[in-house]
Amino acid sequence: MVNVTVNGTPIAVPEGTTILNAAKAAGVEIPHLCYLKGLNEIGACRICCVEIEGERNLVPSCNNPVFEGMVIRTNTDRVRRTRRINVELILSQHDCKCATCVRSGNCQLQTIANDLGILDNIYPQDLVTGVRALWPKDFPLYRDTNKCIKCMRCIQVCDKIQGVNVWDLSGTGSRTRVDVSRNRRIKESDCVLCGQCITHCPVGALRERDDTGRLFQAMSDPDKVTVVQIAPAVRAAWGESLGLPPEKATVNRMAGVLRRLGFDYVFDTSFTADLTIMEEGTEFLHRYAAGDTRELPMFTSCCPGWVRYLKSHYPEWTDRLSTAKSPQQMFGAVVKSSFARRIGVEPSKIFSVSIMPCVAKKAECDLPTMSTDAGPDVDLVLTTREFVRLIRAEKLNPEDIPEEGFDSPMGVYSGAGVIFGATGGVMEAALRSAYFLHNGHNPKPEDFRAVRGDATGASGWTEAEFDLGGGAMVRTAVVSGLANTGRLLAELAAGRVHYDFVEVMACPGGCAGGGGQPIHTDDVERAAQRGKVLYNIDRIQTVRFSHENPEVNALYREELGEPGSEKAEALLHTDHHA
Ligand code: HC1
Ligand code: SF4
Repeated sequence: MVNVTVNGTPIAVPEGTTILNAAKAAGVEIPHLCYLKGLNEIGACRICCVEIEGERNLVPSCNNPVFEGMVIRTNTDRVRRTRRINVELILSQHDCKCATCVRSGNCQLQTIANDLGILDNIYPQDLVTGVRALWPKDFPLYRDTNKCIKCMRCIQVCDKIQGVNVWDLSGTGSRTRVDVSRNRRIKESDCVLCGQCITHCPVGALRERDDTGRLFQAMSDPDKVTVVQIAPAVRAAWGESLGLPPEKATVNRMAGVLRRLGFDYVFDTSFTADLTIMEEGTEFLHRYAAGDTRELPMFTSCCPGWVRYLKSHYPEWTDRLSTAKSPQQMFGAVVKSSFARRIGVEPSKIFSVSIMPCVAKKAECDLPTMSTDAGPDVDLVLTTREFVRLIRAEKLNPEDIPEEGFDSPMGVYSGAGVIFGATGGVMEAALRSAYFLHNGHNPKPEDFRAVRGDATGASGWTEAEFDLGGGAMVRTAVVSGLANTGRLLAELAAGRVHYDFVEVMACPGGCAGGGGQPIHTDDVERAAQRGKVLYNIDRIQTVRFSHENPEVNALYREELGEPGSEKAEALLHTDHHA
């Protein structure tokens, strides 16, 4: 242990502790802006500077460890003046139009400036002109150079967590700024649209394309029937930025809110998650029985960020993806076919919307393979954050809105369909049903819990092997975060690991930690917490197997025949080559 004093309070902390954390242990919060635990500890913003007795210069507290006898002061006149000047200098290169900023009220720079009582820009504003016009408006990710504070968190998360390396520093001196790496335009980069750089940005420099206007337009068109689906992981997070306690932020209250927003039909993507399992589970058993190593391991295909990653990094492995469309896209396909027939409406008159924890879903619905003559199967994707903005725009108070059921038939789901939103959930749901399809009887629902993300080992992924019955041993791997995924693919390519079935989710923790989820300005990691909410929903669900979803079974009986039938293939599968 190392003995230090913080503002006169003595404290002993383990060796290697940073000054920032030592102060925290002594009950002293040091303001900081660029610091991100374990990821960005570079002292770039200089907001966290403190005075150390015997040192001439102030030192950043986030990346300097304590030493024995260190005397730290965080509240001297010099520290206060320097912190204030550093914030003022950052503001001089920041477009301070808070009223039109998506992060207003949820911005670390705004909070620090307000906390320090900075009421004026004392340094002249030095902004780059014309940059907004250069960013492609149709790209699902939007970046505003003039909001960027050069904290470099986006660079770190895209490099270290996602291994995609989209961002880099360009220019020198006062003209240094963050931009797309290697002088590329964003559309030329490998950006997979995971949105992790958005959720790790402390200010409003990065956001998703705002599609709420298109929704209002469709809603005011009397010819359109509006249909909405809610992704599994949204239910675990939508209440966070509305201040709703978890017991109030239920998916059934979400259904009530969506009806008040004006949707004609409200459904649950978990229904088509169950449908996906029927198709993907059947496909896996076929590939496994055929034993063709060109098709194994089979990769899950529901995460569009992952699909984009695979196609740009290992295009030769595209055929290893399950051909099953994602639940979002299966939902769109069913809505504009069998559901349209059921309600007697032309598919082209249906406006199909999904609420997703994801930015990449905005691109998935635009793929040419996801459309018919009636237009795209899914017309519009809104992130959880955009959904929350709709609630705010309409001044709805969800606490006052009663819980309501979903419309039928696509509102019925199993627990297996809900856990899709957590890392390992797709694999667990698939194995539950693959076991049934292989043996004709159910396993215990918890038999495959070893694939849950909380078992991730040092390699960065979770391995497990199961006997599906009669000695059919299935080797599985579950991975989330694309840097981990890149390492797993490299091991596969080198022949050092062997799997039959691999689940990949681009975002750490799966969709629960998706790039479209609410953003928080504290350091708390929420993906695992949200994942637990989903596993708890599964635990208390009466139906826990996708193959027992009565409405999914009715769809096969009445329309599709068997999983993997010609009709099912045509409606619910794609080769991912678009
Ligand atoms: Fe996901 Fe999926 S789980 S991809 O993370 O397979 O976005 O929640 O909706 O499509 O079901 C996202 C979540 C989501 C699909 C499902
Ligand atoms: Fe990188 Fe994901 Fe951001 Fe694209 S969306 S720049 S891949 S972190």
